[in-house]
Amino acid sequence: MTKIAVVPGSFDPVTLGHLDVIARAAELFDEVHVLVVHNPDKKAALFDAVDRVRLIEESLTEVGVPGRVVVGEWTAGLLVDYCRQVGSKILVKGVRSGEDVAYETPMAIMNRHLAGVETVFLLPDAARAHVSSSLIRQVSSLGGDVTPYVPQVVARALADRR
Ligand code: COD
Repeated sequence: MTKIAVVPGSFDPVTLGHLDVIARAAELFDEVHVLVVHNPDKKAALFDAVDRVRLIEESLTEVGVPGRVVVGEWTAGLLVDYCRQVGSKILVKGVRSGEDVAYETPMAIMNRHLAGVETVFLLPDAARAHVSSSLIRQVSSLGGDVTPYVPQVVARALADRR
C-alpha cells in the first residue's frame, strides 16, 4: 500500500526550514502532499494561496527535493477530511521548539480521535531551527537579507513586495 504523508502549513512564504522537513518526509514516505491550509490564528497573509502553491512548486524544483511530492491547497474543511480523501493516515509537522510541541500536540491528538490520523514530528535542521515565515517577512520588510533562509524564487517574490 502506498504510504502518503500530508505536510500541511500556512507557507506564507515557504522557507528552507519547510523544505528541509518536506525533503525528510519524502525520504520516509512513498508520496508527500504539501498542503497550503488557512490558519485561522493568522490574520493578514502576505501571499495569497495561489502564489504560495506556486512558490512551493518552484522552490521544490529549485532545491531538487527527491521523491513524489505534490502541492495543493485545502479550503474545504478539516485537514483530516483531506487525508481521508487521498487515503492518508499520516500528517508530518516540523517541531522547532517546546512551543511548537505545545501548539501541535492537542491538534495531533484531536486528529487521531477524529479520523485515526497519526502525526509524525520531525526535528529541524539545527541551522534552520530559528527560521519562521513571519520572521522572514519581517526581516525582508525591513530591508534585511533573507537569501540564506529561503529559495531564490521566494527571495525575489519578497523583494517585489517590499
Ligand atoms: N524548521 C522545521 N519546521 C518548520 C520550520 C523550520 N524552520 N518552520 C516551520 N516549520 C513547520 C511548523 O512547525 C509546521 O509544522 C509547518 O512547518 C508549517 O509551518 P507554518 O508556519 O507555515 O504553518 P502553520 O503553523 O501556520 O500551519 C498550521 C496548520 C494550518 C497546519 C494548522 O493550523 C493545522 O494543522 N490546522 C488544522 C485545521 C484543522 O483541521 N483543525 C481541526 C482539528 S486539529
